[in-house]
Amino acid sequence: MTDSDEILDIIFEDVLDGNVRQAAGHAQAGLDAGVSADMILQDACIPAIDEVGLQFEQGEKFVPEMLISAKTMQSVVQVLRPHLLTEQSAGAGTFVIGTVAGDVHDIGKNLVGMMMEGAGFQVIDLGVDVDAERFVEAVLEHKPAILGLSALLSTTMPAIGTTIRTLEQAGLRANLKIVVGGAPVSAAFAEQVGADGYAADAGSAARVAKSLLGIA
Ligand code: B1M
Repeated sequence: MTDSDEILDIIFEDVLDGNVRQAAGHAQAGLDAGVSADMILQDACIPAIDEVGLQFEQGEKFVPEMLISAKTMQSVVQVLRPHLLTEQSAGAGTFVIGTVAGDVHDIGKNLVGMMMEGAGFQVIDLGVDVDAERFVEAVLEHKPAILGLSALLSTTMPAIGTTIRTLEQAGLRANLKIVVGGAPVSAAFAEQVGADGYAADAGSAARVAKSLLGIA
């Protein structure tokens, strides 16, 4: 086993066990040892939080443990953040993002925001549990080129459709591209609710957004 495998294993266990005090230090040690931020995210954090979800589904973990694992992953992402923001092109326009009404999951949304920032967008993050009216207010206020809607629960996916319809009714749809995503969301669902684009992960969200604006 190489040093990088070892550090990735340690960070995987940190997120799985909710070792919030030490995870950020281990992530920094990994970066210092030459492990890339992308590897720490893709090969340690994401498989670990997926495992947390699996154990939750199987009744082996409960909500408080899921929450502490999420906090641990967020502490690692903060350390990785400057390293993930490598592209740093400028002037792509404004991107407003939020997790839809009834849904408090934000790790994926935050990663999407981070990648969009790296791709040159000015990111306005409305947070979680954002209702349709709040999205309307934000579009009126910030006049974004792109709006991102994230949903992690099958029960909150319909709020994506409600938000899009509310924006249409407010007459704000014509000059606005909408990208949607989140674990239960699919390209077919995106089309069904009238979104302009769907992205399966944070990296492709930035690519989809740019291509929708013709700045790919
Ligand atoms: Co929740 N939860 N959770 N949870 N949680 C899931 C989503 C679940 C799949 C777990 C499971 O059962 N296996 C399940 C949903 C089942 C379903 O609906 N199909 C679930 C449940 C049931 C619940 C509660 C109902 C539990 C309860 O109370 N009984 C409850 C609901 C609360 C609410 O929102 N109202 C709940 C609560 C929580 C916590 C608060 C404890 C915590 C969230 C903390 C936080 O986010 N700050 C939590 C967590 C951590 C999870 C899991 C374990 C991890 C989610 C995560 O952050 N993944 C999750 C299981 C899982 O996903 N495997 C689970 C990592 C993240 C990087 O991935 O968010 O998918 P993800 O984002 C990806 C892509 O989806 C995409 O890019 C990201 C990066 O590549 N993406 C986009 C996301 N948004 C995008 C937007 C885009 C484009 C791409 O364009 C705009």
